[in-house]
Amino acid sequence: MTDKDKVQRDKIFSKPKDMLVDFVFDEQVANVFPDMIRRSVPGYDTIIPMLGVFAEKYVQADTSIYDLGCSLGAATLSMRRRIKQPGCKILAVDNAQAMVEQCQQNISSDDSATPVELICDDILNIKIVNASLVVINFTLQFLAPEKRKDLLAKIFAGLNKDGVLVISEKVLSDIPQRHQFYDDLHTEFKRANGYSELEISQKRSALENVLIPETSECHINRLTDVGFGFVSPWFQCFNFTSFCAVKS
Ligand code: GEK
Repeated sequence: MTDKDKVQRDKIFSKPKDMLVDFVFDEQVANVFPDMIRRSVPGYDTIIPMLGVFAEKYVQADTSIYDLGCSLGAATLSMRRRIKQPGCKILAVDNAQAMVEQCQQNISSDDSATPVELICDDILNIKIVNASLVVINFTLQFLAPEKRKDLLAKIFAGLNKDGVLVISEKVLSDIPQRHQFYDDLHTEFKRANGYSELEISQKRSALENVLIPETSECHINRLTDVGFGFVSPWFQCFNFTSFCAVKS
């Protein structure tokens, strides 16, 4: 293993910052991303391999699979390694150049058969065509809320019959006691993973205007509204939930 292959520890918010600016997915974040997301998002390490299981079960021959907000390609690679159907292609999309550059290296060093097209663009600009599986793993939450429904409607239109959408998100609860309960457990999770109080509070402030969570009810109602016949949460860990929706 070379130094470059070693996962770098996330220390981005470990020193007091004079001025806290909104969180951006730049090179500094890309360099520590695998460590950052595992130590910050409860359940991430379960969801990623399960996306491979979704792919094995639901990818149809001669179709496209989309990973929207692919970061360094963890979901793409998990799906790619389990796709057994012929004639498929994965389209992995992210609008952060630094993420896409490192994602390209990760994809190039994996020799699974299904081709991957990596696209540096806003997921709002991407055409969804002939899709059997679309994954948005912790990315919808970064879009302006008023743009989310149009994106989901576009995905619904681009999915084939029996096609599946998986969306993972940080979620809110509109019951204050439940919201506090899960939020406290999430903070404890970050402490248990070695983040200091300073890191936790500075990261929280940096994400405040950038990551805008919604309730599970909001997600389920919107997925139903755009046309999905079957909508269900399939995984939850504290205030992080993953939903699946099937086009019947
Ligand atoms: C994983 N799915 O490892 N268009 C394209 N990309 C975007 C947009 C947008 N409008 N907004 C944000 N992103 C990954 C983890 S991370 C989640 C996803 C997190 C990208 C952004 O550049 C970043 O790479 C990703 O969405 C969110 O399974 O950091 O909490």
